[in-house]
Amino acid sequence: MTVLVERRGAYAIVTIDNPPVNAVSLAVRQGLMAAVAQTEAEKDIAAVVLSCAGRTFVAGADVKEFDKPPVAPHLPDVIAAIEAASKPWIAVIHGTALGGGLELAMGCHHRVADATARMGLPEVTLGLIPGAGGTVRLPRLVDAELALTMIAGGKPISAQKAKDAGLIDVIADGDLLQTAFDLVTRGVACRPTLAMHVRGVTNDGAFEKISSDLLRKARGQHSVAVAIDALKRALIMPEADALAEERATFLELKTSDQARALRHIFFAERASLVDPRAKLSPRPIERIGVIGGGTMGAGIASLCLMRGFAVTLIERDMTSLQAGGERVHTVLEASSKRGLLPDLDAVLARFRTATDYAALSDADLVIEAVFEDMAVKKQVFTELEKVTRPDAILATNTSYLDVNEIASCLRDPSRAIGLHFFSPAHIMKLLEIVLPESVADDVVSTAVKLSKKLGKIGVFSGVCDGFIGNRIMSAYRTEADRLLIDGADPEQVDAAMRDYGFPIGVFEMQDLAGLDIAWAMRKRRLAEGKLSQGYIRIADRLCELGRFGRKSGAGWYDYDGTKVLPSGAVATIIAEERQAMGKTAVAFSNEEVMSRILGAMHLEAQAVLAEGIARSAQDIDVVMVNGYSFPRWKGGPMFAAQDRLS
Ligand code: T1G
Repeated sequence: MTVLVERRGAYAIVTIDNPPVNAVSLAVRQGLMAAVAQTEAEKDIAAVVLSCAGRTFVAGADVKEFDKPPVAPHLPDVIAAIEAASKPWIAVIHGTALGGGLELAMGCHHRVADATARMGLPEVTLGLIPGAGGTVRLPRLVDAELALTMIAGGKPISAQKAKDAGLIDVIADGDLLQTAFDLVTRGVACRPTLAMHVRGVTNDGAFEKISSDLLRKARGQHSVAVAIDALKRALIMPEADALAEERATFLELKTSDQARALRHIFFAERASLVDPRAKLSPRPIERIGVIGGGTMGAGIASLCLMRGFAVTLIERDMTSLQAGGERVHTVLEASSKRGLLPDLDAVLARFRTATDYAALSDADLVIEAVFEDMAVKKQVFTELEKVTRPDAILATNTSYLDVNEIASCLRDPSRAIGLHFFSPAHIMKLLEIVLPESVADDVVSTAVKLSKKLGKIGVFSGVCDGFIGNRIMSAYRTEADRLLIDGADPEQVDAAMRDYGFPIGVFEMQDLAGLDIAWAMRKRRLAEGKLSQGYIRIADRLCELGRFGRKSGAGWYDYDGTKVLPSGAVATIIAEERQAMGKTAVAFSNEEVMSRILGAMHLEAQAVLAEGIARSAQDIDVVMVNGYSFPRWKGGPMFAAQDRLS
């Protein structure tokens, strides 16, 4: 039974049981409609408690149904039936009440929540707006500014904040059901939310400020602006008209390209680590060693500490160790100041530093983040094998070196794996889990569990130069260089990418960091005779002039304080290289620039797929959205290409 009705004296308990997150599927809607009819028919029922089985209250409408036409009973009708009931309905919330789940709870007459519960309307993150009364009922329970933040920002709030705001009536300090019964005993009446007046907008300009902030962050995602307009309508229109407008807008958005793309990524991110090996029992991981206290090592160490692991940071000498330790403290203190670390001292108590590898004798996992050089990494792995337990996992954070070759230096290569973090490691969501041929199955299952505990979005990658993301990145960087030779300039290419939805363009991104590292990598590949035909030397010439980007005051652009200026020197270099390659400049539209960039990404992505480096097209989309800021509402290069090519 998806919806169960049981009697408890004069009360009825309606329980939704639709694992894993009690999503409101058709069966749930049908079950709830039947529950309303049943509890209305039984005259001796004084009140109804709406609860959920399992780990959470309703996490929303069933997103899996969104690509099909809606089937009655529709959620707004279910909610209206509850709201019109002749006896009070009390929602008891644990876990998360999200989207349609919170709308369902707002259709009830009262709401009780567990202290750790969270509630929100995240529809905008799926390219939608609430479609079952959220924009109409929420501003009747909380101030317009909070309603705006929740509806157009999409982020959930805590039970305490919800209680303070008027969304929740009682926070249970014990049994949720008993708290609801006590509430009824104290006497509660039916209290239709729609019958309440909307809370006004305070006149201090906060509503407009929040709106403009959210619109700026939305970049090219339409649902935020649509959500703001829907709320503004709900603040002034009669509720029935506002509900009708909301529903029509929701249904229209549901079939939009952006909503389809966001649903694609939503499910792709949850499928990326599904693998038979992931079901094996993982090796216990409590203490993690990190070799190298540079930016990456310190970021990885900080992340592991923040996520509850004990960490030993190793550096080659006291000076480097001191610097690495300070980087970790800086990250942790900043997180603590932002309220992300309730107990900084307890986190620091789990942090050790050493220069002697012997300190890793109790490590369950060691992650090396040393200089990107094969000989150095092999040396580190060889040393680690001597001092760590045989069952300790050895991971390399290399961003492109051959993980099979690194593993091969071990007597037992099955314990080696690649964990490619993205900088800053404690912020970027993506983790490429690079699988050498020799990796043990339970090392894979351990990496999957670690990825989830670190709050990462993990994607499996095969072994190649650059794995999934860097390979596609280097392809679109090369295409961008080709565009310069063909007549575009860095400003146009970057503007076209920003217009498409990237946060910054490919040349602006290179100026942030990495021009020198990429140059070193190209020189290595040149020495190995691996560089492709038609090699373009523009970036090399920038580096030869010491133009390493912002940190050197000049790169693809000139920097004058905070000003970013097109560079005459770079334009001259581009013109000279164009001439040297026998090319004549032609003009491009921004659409043509993006078509070339996306085409190059798609071509390389197809190769990555064909070589088995990525397991699926959607894995590639997950990598590019979460590791390289590909606009989320475009669904990723493979999804976007389908639309372009279809
Ligand atoms: N519909 C269908 N399946 C869902 C789902 C949903 N809303 N939410 C989660 N799942 C599946 C997910 O695919 C995965 O499946 C499993 O549940 C565990 O999810 C009408 C229109 C609740 C915080 O946007 O934020 O309501 O991979 O791995 O990390 O106005 O899931 O196991 O097969 O994420 O513990 C609004 C989306 C919908 C919430 C739990 N609601 N979900 O996180 O588990 S639109 C949302 C989440 C809507 C109304 C509108 C998270 C979670 P599988 P998980 P988790």
